[in-house]
Amino acid sequence: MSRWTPKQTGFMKEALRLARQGWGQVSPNPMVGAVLVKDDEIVAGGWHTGPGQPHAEAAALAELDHKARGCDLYVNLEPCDHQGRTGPCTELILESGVKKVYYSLPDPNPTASGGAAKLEEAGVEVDRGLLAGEAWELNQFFFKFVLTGKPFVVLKTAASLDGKIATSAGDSRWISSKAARNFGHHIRAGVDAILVGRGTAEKDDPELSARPWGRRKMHRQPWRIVLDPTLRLPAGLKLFDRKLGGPTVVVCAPEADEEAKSTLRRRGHTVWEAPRTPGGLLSLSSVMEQVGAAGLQSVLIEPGATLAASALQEDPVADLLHVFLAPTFIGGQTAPSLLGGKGVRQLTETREVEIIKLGRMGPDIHLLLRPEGGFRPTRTQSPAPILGYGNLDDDLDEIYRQEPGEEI
Ligand code: AOF
Ligand code: ZN
Repeated sequence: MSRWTPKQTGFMKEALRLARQGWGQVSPNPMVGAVLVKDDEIVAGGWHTGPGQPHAEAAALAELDHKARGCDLYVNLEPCDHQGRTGPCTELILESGVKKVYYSLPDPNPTASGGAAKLEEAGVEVDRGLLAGEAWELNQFFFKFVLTGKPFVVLKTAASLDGKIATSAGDSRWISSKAARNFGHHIRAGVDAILVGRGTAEKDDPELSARPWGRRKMHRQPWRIVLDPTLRLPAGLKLFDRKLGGPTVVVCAPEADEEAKSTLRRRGHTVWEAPRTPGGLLSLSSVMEQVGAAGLQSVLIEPGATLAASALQEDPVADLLHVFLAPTFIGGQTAPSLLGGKGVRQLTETREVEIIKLGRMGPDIHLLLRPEGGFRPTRTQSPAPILGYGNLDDDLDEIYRQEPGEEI
């Protein structure tokens, strides 16, 4: 039995829905939404739209001219108690006369936390934990980054029902449907960086930009990261196009040619080095450390077979997977499948993958999966059980309900 009423749960759901409007715009901040409730009705709501912009609580309070005497506030993160790019929410809450604050989770950021205690000392009632599981999953990029300094890694891939990602002749455009590819752009829009391997960069020449369906304009493009151990990618590739916005990072092996590195830097790109793993591939763990050090909270890997095997088996870094399965068979012994690499020899060596969500996206099957070792909260970080909601949950349910022929 929940200690909250369905109405209260509904208020926090609305705060979470508002928070989600910040998808792709708030990094390095979390997505936060807030509603103010008077006599069991929502009287104001707001969300955080990006760094330097008002916090969700401030946005909601502003709707009432900061006069909220006797109101309850529902917010999916503990109100901050610090002067950052904006002032402390605790002060605004105290000045406005809010009676009680319901928040889902404590703020893991040590410089901003402590707001709940401050409010309580000043006589405001506080109640923590409402929809904590959902609130955790909504902001897992932020939580992982703040708690570990490493980015949250999402991997997206598409295959036929027999697990092939291309034909034996190398044709791969397109296996998944327009609906699935549109959704891919929505994922791209929400991450700080997109990473591909050298094979994909050369063969597909992707732009690596986010072009989500017309819900909102993109305020910024994710960084583009390409693994090119020996720096031999042609300079004319689309991902080197500086007009697209968002920097391009090329990751090479330590022995890569110095002249090639300087040329890239002269052209305005960033060059990182990563050691090779015993198998000869660039170390993804090292790449992720550098991604974290650059302040990027999330990375989307769009892998070919080699990179997928690396990210899921050999040098596992993935926290969450989106797999699209197109209802078709490709066949062919030599056609590449989702994972290349060496593979495991014994079934006991495989890593478990948990199915979080499963549904139809256009004509394709969509799977949201969490591989073993993927980031999850400890009990103290998130006291509520994790209910299996992804941070895209509402969008997913909405999309699963569409008819197969419908454009999304
Ligand atoms: C809140 N409400 O809506 C958000 C919070 O530099 P600032 O002022 O934007 O502060 C950023 C930090 O504030 C961020 O790291 C996180 O701890 C908290 N975010 N807090 O009370 C909000 N976005
Ligand atoms: Zn705040």
